[in-house]
Amino acid sequence: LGQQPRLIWFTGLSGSGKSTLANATEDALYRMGYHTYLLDGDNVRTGLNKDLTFSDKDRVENIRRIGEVANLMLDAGLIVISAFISPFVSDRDMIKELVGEENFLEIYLNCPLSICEERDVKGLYKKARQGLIKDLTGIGSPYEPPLSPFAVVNTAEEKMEDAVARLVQKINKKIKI
Ligand code: GGZ
Repeated sequence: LGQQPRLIWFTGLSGSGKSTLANATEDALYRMGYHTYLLDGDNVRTGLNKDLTFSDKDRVENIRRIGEVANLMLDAGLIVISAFISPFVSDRDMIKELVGEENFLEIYLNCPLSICEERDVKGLYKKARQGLIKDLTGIGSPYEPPLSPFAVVNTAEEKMEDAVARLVQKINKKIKI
C-alpha cells in the first residue's frame, strides 16, 4: 500500500479528547495497512521533553522539538499523528512551514472549556480553580483556536466512533497513493 507521508496534528484543550481521538484514528489507519506513528505527551513529555515545563517559553520549545521529530518521521515515510495542546497559532504555523502546508493536516478539537472542566480526568482543572496550578491552558494560560483547520470535531456533540469514521475517511483521501 502506497502512502503519502503526512502529519496529522490534533490541537485542543486538556480534556477535549485529543489522545482518545488520536489513538483511535491511528488504530484505524494502521488496520487499513498504513505505517503510522503517534506522538503524544506519554511518549514525548516523559522522554525527549522531560526538561520542559508549561511556561509559554517551554511550550514553544515543546512544540518546536515535536515538529522537528515529526519532520524526520515524515522523511522516513510515516503517517505521523500528534496530540498536544499546542495552544499558539504561531507555533502551529511554524510546523506547517517546516513540513510543508500540503503535508500538515490540522484537526481542531473544539470542545467548550466547561465540558473539559466537567470531565476533569486528571483533576487539573480543580487544582487550577484552587490556585494550585497557575498556568493551566484555558484558565491561567491562553488557547488560540486554529483559523482554518483541515477538520473540526466537537467532542461534546459528536460521538467518538462517528468522529473517527469521518476523520479517517477524510484523511484517507489525503494519504493514499
Ligand atoms: C496544560 C498541563 C498542565 C498545564 C499538566 N497546562 O490532559 P492531559 O494533562 O493529559 O494533557 C495535558 C498535558 C499537556 O501537555 P502538552 O505537551 O500537550 O501541552 S503544550 O502543547 O501546551 O506544550 C495535561 C498536562 O499535560 N498538563 N500541567 N499547566 N496542560
